[in-house]
Amino acid sequence: MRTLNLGILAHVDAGKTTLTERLLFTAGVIDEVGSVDDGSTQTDSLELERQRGITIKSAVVSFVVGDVSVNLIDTPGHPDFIAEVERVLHVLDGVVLVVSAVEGVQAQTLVLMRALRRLGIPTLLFVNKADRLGARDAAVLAGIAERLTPAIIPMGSMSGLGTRAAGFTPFGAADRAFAARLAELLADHDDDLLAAWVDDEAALPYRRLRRALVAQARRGLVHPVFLGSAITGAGVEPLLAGITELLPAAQGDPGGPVSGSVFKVERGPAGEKVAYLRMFSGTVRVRDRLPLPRGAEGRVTAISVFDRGAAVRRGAVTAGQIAKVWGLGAVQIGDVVGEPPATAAAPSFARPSLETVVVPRRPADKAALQVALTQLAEQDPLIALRQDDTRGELSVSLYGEVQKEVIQATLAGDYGLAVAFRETTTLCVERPVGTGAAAELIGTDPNPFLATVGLRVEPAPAGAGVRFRLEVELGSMPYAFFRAVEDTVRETLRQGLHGWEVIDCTVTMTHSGYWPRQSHAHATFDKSMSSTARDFRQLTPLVLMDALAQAGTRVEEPVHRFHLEIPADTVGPLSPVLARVGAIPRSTVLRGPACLLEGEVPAGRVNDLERQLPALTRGEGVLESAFDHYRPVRGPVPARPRTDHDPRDRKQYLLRVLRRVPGRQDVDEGFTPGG
Ligand SMILES: Nc1nc2c(ncn2[C@@H]2O[C@H](COP(=O)(O)OP(=O)(O)OP(=O)(O)O)[C@@H](O)[C@H]2O)c(=O)[nH]1
Ligand SMILES: [Mg+2]
Repeated sequence: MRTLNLGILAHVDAGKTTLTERLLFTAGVIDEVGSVDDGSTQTDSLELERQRGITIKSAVVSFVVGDVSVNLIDTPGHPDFIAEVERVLHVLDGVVLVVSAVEGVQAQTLVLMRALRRLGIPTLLFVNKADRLGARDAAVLAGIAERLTPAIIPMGSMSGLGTRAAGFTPFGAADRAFAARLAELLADHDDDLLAAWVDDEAALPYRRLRRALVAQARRGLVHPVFLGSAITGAGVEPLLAGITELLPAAQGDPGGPVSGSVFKVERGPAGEKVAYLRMFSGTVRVRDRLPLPRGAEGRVTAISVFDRGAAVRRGAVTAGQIAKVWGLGAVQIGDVVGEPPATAAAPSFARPSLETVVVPRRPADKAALQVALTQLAEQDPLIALRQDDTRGELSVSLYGEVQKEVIQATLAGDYGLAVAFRETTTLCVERPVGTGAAAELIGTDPNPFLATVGLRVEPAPAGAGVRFRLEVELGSMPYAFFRAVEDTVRETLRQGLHGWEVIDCTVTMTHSGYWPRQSHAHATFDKSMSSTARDFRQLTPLVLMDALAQAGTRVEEPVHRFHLEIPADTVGPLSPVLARVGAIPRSTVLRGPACLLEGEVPAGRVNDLERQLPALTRGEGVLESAFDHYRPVRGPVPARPRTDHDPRDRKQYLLRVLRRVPGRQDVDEGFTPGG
C-alpha cells in the first residue's frame, strides 16, 4: 500500500476542517460528519478550538482510499498561526489548497501558494462553499489564474451554484473542450505532446493526455482545480479520487538509513512529550536509541502509527509513515532524527513581527509562568521566549492579537495562570550594512581565554538568514570547538548593536587555534593550559560584537502589504486615518460602489487600522494584510534593552563570564581584562 502525506491549507474559514471531516466521512472512517460550529470535528479537538470555531494547531488524521493510505494534516488558516503551517510544509507529499467560492483568493492564499510553488509541492485546488449564496465559479477561477498561477486546469463544471443543490460534474474523455485545454496546458512541459498536438490535435488520445496530467500534477507543474462544497459533500468524491490519482505517494526505503523529521510536539496526559515524526527513510523501532540534535539522545518507549483513521500502537514506524513517538524527552519541534532529509527546511514564511511582555497577575506565579511559557515555546519555537534577567521580565514574540489571546487562554486553561500583557511592540531586525572583522589570539593580551577566534561579518541577500562559513581548515581543531563557535555566533546574533536580532548575514571564521590537552608524557590534564569548548563559547561573543560594530547595522521594521475594500464614499474619512497609521496606498481602484486600495503599512499598526475600520466604513470595510518586507526605520532608531551584559562592555562581560568559572568566583571589579 502506498502512503500519501497530505496537507490541507487555506486562508482562515475557507472550510479546511469541514472538508477534512467530509473526506473522512467519504472514505468511511466516520459515520457522521462533525461540525465546526458545534465543536464536534475530528481535527479541531482542542477545547479552545471548539470554543472559538477556529483551528489553532495542526492535527493529523488518516484514511484509506483504494491502495493509498492518506495521512491528512489539517492546518490553521489564521495568519497568527502561520508557524504551524511552516512546520508541516516539509513533511508533505502533496497539498489541497482550499479557496472559498464566495471570498475568492485572499492575501493568505497568495502567501501559501508562493511557498508551495517555491518548494515545488504538488498542489490541487478545491473551490469550496459552492452551496453558499454569492458563490462564483468563473470569477474565482479567473482570480486563481491571475493571482496564484496560470497553470491550472478546472476538472469539472458546477451546476446550481449558490444553492444547497449545487453539484459538480467531472469532465471526461468526451469533453472536447477539456481535452483541448489539457493539451494546451500540458504541452508547455512536454515536447512530445506538443509535437503530437501540433501534428493533429484531434488524433491525440485522451488516455495520453490524462497520463501527462498525472505526471505533471505529481511534479507540481500544473494544478488541477476541483469545485464543490464541504458542507453538502458536492465534488468531494471526485476530489478524493483526484487526491489519489494526481498526487505522488511518499518515497523512501524502509531498509535505508534512518531519516525523519519532527513537525509537532505535544504533551500527553501525564505531561510526557509526544513527538510527531515523519519518516523519510529507514525504520525506527520501539527501544531504539535515537540520536537527536544538540548532542542529545532518546530511547523510543512507544510508537503509534497513523492508520485507517486513528493512531494505533505498533512496534515500528517506517519510511513514508507518520507516527507519534514517546520517549524522546529532549526532542524539539523541527528536529531531524538521523540523516537530514533531502528537502532542506529553510523558513518559508515571515517571522513574528510583534513582541509583548507577559506579566503574571499574582507575582508569586513568576516561576510557574516561566515553566509554562518554556513548555509552550517547545511546541511553538517562534514565540521565542525571552528572559530578561536584569529586569526580571518574560517576553514572547507574536504574529498578532489572536495568538496573544490564545496564549492567555492556554495559560489560564492548562496551567491555571492568570496573566496580563504589556503593550505590544514591533519586533525590528538589524541588518549589517558593511563588512567588519576582528580576531583574538590565544596567549596574547588582552585575550583571557585559551582560544583563537577570528570572525568576519558581511551582509547577505534578503531572506538568506545567518550563514556560517570556515576560511580555516576543518582539521585544524577538534570539531567540537568549531561547533561551539558556530552555536555561539547564532546565539550572539539574537541581540545586535541595538538589541534586535541580526538577520541576513554571512559570518566567516578567519582564525582558529587552541592548546591541546597536555599529553601523558608530560603531566596529567591541566585546565590552565588546555583549551575547552567553553573557552570558544566565551570568547566568540567578544570577537563577533567587535566585528559587527565595525560592519555597522541598520535597524529595519516589518511592513505588511494590505488590500482594503471599502465603500467608495468612505475613502474621504478614512484617508487621514491611513496617514496616521503610516499606511502608504500604492493603488486605488473604483469597482462600482466599492473602492479597492492596496499599499504598505507598518506591521505594528495593522491592528490599529483594523480596530478603526468598522466605525469608519459602516462595518463594510474588509482589510487583508500579510508580511511583505523589512524597511529601514524612519526617524529615531528604536533600541531594545539587552537581556544580558553587552560584550562590547568588555570589562563587565568578562566579570560575568569569569565568575562562572570554578576557582574564579572571586574576581572583582579591580581586575584587569587582560589577566
Ligand atoms: N455553506 C458552507 N459553509 C461552509 C462550507 N465549508 C465550511 N463552511 C463553514 O465555514 C466556517 C469555517 O469552516 P472551517 O471548516 O472551520 O474552516 P477552516 O478553514 O478550517 O478555518 P480555520 O481552521 O480556522 O482557518 C464554518 O462555519 C463552516 O460551517 C461549505 O462548503 N459551505
Ligand atoms: Mg480549521
